[in-house]
Amino acid sequence: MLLDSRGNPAVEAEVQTQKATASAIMPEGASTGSLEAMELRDGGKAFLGKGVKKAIANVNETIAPKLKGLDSGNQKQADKIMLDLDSTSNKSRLGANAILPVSIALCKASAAAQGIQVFEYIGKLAENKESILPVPLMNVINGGKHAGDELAVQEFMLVPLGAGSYSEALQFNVEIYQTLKQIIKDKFGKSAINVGDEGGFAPSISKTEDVLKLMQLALKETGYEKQVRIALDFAANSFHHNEKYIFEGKECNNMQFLEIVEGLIERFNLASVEDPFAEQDWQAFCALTKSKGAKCQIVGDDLLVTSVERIQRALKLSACNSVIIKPNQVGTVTETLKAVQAAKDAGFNFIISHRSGDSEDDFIADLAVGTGALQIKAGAPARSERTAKYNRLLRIEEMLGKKGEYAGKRLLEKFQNE
Ligand code: 2PG
Ligand code: MG
Repeated sequence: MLLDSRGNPAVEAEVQTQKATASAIMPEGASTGSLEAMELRDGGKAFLGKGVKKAIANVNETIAPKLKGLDSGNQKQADKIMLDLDSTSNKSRLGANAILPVSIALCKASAAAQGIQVFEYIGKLAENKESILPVPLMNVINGGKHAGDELAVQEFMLVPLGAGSYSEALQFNVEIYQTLKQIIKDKFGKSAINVGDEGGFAPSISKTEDVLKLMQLALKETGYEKQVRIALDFAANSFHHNEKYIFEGKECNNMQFLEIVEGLIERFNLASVEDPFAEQDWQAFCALTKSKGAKCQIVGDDLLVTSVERIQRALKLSACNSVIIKPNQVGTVTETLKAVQAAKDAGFNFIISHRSGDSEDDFIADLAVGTGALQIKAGAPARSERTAKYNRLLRIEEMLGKKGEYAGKRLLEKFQNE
């Protein structure tokens, strides 16, 4: 057991092969979709019920004996064995927090045993021959369930489409983040620069528009207005109750809330809106994709929960055009790669994502490059569990050298073609 970035227990699994050993740490969300794979928590008094002794026992007593002696290079077979052992539709028997860390540790150990990088190994599994460095969607203001402020919208992100390289994109974002910090401090005092779960500031502002204006100011001051756009993750499940959206003191139905979202996309030229509606509100998702899908990413996170079936349903209904990929929503590397393939088949943009409760584990950086993702979401450029992913990408960029292509241009082209 280890601790995650919110001070909760997290399972770390270690896999040993003849040639290599590797480990992986399970992340945990706060704004979770109801259809995500289940994690097992002990309940009771210890850690206020959040202990992971049961999940760890499942790794050691149920999973390990069955994987012992297996060919480490066979990710699919190992994941299948764990799925069969669990035999539930949502991994509630063994727990996704028992299965996923083993699956990821195996993936890392197999790469090491072959003497290659994890992203190269994933590239083989995903049959991806390209070397693309993703656009870092950095979350610079935290609201919703991730912060103690009044903001309904959970994440306010920077999208550095116009940077020339990944490292330049990172630099743009960092400069904007630090400039925004100063702007917020000057306007609201130093308590306003406290940060939320993902390292973004959590000022006591209640209106989405006011934050977006501050971000625009920071873009202007840094001179990156043309190169960097803004994205939001509404995580709308958290303010949707009894068929109503409760947003900034007003109660509205889904079509009224649709107008608010459309207005924000227009006024702030948003590049991407994630979960603008609750996970069951397919109607509103479809309406927004129809009205704004050509100029803005409409992203399903809680809506799609990294599920092949739901991605295919979204395609059929034209309910969105992009999807968040989170390994722990589904529970194994193999299923994660299947969801990526489903997204590619659907022509959806896919964004590899961390969780709000995360750790020093940097696997998602390799997952992004390995799968050829054009975007990654890993929080602010602050707090080590966030920078671990961004720093790993810097190292990968250095390793790839000239071969590595920054995804900004491709993503920009996609926007123009839609
Ligand atoms: C999200 C995530 C990650 P959480 O909603 O996209 O930013 O948050 O891990 O709390 O679900
Ligand atoms: Mg989300």
